[in-house]
Amino acid sequence: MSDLTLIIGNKNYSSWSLRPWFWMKYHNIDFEEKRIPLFTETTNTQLENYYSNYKVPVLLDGEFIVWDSMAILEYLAEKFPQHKGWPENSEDRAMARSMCAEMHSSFTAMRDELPMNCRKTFASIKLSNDASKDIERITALWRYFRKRYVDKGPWLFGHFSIADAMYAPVVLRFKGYGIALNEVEQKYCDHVFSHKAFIKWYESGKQESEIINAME
Ligand SMILES: N[C@@H](CCC(=O)N[C@@H](CS)C(=O)NCC(=O)O)C(=O)O
Repeated sequence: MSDLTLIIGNKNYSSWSLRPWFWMKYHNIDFEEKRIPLFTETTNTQLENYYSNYKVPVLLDGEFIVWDSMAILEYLAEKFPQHKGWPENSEDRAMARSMCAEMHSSFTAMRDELPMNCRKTFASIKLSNDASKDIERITALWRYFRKRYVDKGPWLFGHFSIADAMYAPVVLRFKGYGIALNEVEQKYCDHVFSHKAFIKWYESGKQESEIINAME
């Protein structure tokens, strides 16, 4: 039995939970999954002991607690160096970290206006200028890195890295909200969507029945 437990929120809605989950599943890391539906009467009580300010994801390694998606991914990359969480070359690694930090700290308009929701597809959505700019920035990043590393493999930096895990929920959002993409970004999204672990999360999310009105 593994010492690792990943505490996640609803698969339908919890984009931050998807990130470390996808990375762990991609690498076939053995872990227990504990799902705590968000914004219910018991959510905070269930999250009380994890020191995460009542947020998910949280990783437990035995008694040890790590919270916040980026910190969890960094911890996992150190614990499983064979999986190469970051690119090997220091400049590539710096760029991968830059784009992950940007995902973690930015794109608020896109996140607010396009909340992740596996169950729904939206026919047309009117975006604010800020959300459109966020989407342009994300697609520009993807295009840049895909073109740069096209010969190394199908992921952002060629091989699967933390950057792909960090941007995975954006792929789901772009599909659900029917965001028009150019060929390079569309190919990248299709590749993410073809991975069995990603599909598994998406299908499980669709099966969930809890409704969080603010995210509908
Ligand atoms: N920066 C944090 C964000 C965590 C976060 O906001 N998680 C959401 C779910 S996706 C949550 O727990 N929301 C519940 C709340 O805010 O009470 C991370 O990267 O893990």
